[in-house]
Amino acid sequence: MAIERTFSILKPDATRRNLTGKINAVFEDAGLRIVAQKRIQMSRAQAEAFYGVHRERGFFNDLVSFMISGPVVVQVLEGENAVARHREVMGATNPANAAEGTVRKMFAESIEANSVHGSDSPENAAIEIAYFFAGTEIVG
Ligand code: RTP
Ligand code: MG
Repeated sequence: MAIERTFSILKPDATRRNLTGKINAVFEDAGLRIVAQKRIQMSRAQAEAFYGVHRERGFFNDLVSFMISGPVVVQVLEGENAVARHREVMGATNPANAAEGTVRKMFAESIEANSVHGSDSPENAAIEIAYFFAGTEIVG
C-alpha cells in the first residue's frame, strides 16, 4: 500500500471546545502522521473558494459563515491509504449516521458543526494541500 497524504481541517466547533488534541489522538491512533499543521482564521473569500464545489447547495452560505466563526487548524496527514483511512475515522457527515468510535460520533455537534473536514480523493487532497501549504511547510 502506497504512502499517501490527505488534507484535514479541525473546524471552529472543535477549536472552540478545545478538542484539537483529542481529535488528533484519534487520527494518530489510526496510523496517520501530522506532517504539517497551522492554526488560522479563514477569511470569507478563502472559505468560499475552498468550498466552491458546494456554491449552489442550499447550505453554502451557512457553511461558509460557520467556517469563519472561529479559528480552524489546517493540517496534512500522511499514512497508508491516508485519504480513505482519514474519512473512515472521521465518520459520516451527519453525526446521527456516524459509526461508534468515529470522530464525528464522539464529538460533532450537528451536520454542519461536524468537527472535521477530510479530502474525498487523492486528487482533491493535492489541490487542498496546495491551497493552504507551501511545499517547504510539509515535513514528512
Ligand atoms: P467534509 O467535506 O467537511 O470533509 O465533509 P463531507 O465530505 O462529509 O461533506 P460534504 O458533502 O463535502 O459537505 C461539506 C460540509 O458541509 C456541511 N454540510 N452541511 N446542512 C447540511 O445539510 C450540510 N450538508 C453538509 C458539513 O459541515 C460538511 O462537512
Ligand atoms: Mg467533502
